Amino acid sequence: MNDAVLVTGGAGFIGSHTVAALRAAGRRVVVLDDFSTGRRENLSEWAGDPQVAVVEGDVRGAVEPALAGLGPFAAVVHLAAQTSVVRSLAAPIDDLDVNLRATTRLLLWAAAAGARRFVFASSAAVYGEPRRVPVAESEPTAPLSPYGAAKRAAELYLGCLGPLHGVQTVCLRLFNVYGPRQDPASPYSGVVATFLARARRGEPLTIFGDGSQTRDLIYVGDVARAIHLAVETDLVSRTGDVPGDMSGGPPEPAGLNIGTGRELAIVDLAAAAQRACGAEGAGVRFAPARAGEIARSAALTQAAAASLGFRAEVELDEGLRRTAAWL
Ligand code: UD2
Repeated sequence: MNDAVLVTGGAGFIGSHTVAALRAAGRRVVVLDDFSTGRRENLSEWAGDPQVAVVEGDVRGAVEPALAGLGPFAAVVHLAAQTSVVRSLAAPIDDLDVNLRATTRLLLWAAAAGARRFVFASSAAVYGEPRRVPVAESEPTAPLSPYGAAKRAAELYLGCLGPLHGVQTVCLRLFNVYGPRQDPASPYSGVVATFLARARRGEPLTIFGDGSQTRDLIYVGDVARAIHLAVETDLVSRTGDVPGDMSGGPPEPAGLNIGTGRELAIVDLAAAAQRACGAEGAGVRFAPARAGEIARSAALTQAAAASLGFRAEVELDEGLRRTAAWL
């Protein structure tokens, strides 16, 4: 139990909540972060904790020397990433270097370091515009961005290399994650952070398109719990198969959807965000739809429930209240 869990991107938004979930369960944690978007203050809670080590480093570089002496490692949670769909369209090679090449190299490092499990933050972006909503893991993947394509390619690389090297890989297809520590100032931030920050200032919210587009919004604390379950759960023995393949057919590397299953229209989110801030009167403005926007998104959640025992618990209004309180 004293073997460490390496969390790349551990000083970031999802990463710091993951550190909290792992520490609450008594796990020793090593954070690797380049602090490009991660913040030391996100980890201030564990400043004096001997069970948490923080290493500054880039997953694209040589991680071996940076992590020497900090093992043994039981598992790796790989969250360090280029996280923006928009940026991936403008700079696809940078996205590829981080989201595919560094992920593959880290898997090889994990195998050499003796880690038995590798949990990877994939994305709902692997589906592109889903044929059916809520979308099942068995649906075809048809990413619309280099970001989604690299996440899908990384799933496939992990699916090939994990078994070869004796590392169990778990790809979590995260839907729209929101919560405290998601930077509202970033142009790449999520809609919830943007809406709450504006509502707090009493400013009108901007809705791109007519607001009928839908998303599955999941609270970051729930995502951190799913990641912790993925670290601790022996998926092969529980399901008799690899994650995502619930058909009983031949093993196929796939991801597990991590969402709530609830499909929410952006206009309804705008109203809920304003309610959470007591800014009902501030109004909304409509702007042209974003290019490459998907119309509908929500997760079918049965696979994560069956293989991890995971269900999202935090209701939207409660999650918005907690996020607004942090801002
Ligand atoms: C999210 C993820 C992305 C990827 C993708 C998969 C974030 C920040 N991005 O992109 O990483 O996984 O899902 O499909 O979580 N909107 C407004 N007004 C605003 C801001 C946003 O109307 O001020 C709309 C936007 O047009 C979109 C929705 O809100 O319809 C969600 O936007 P987003 O940027 O939070 O996330 P998304 O789904 O584009």
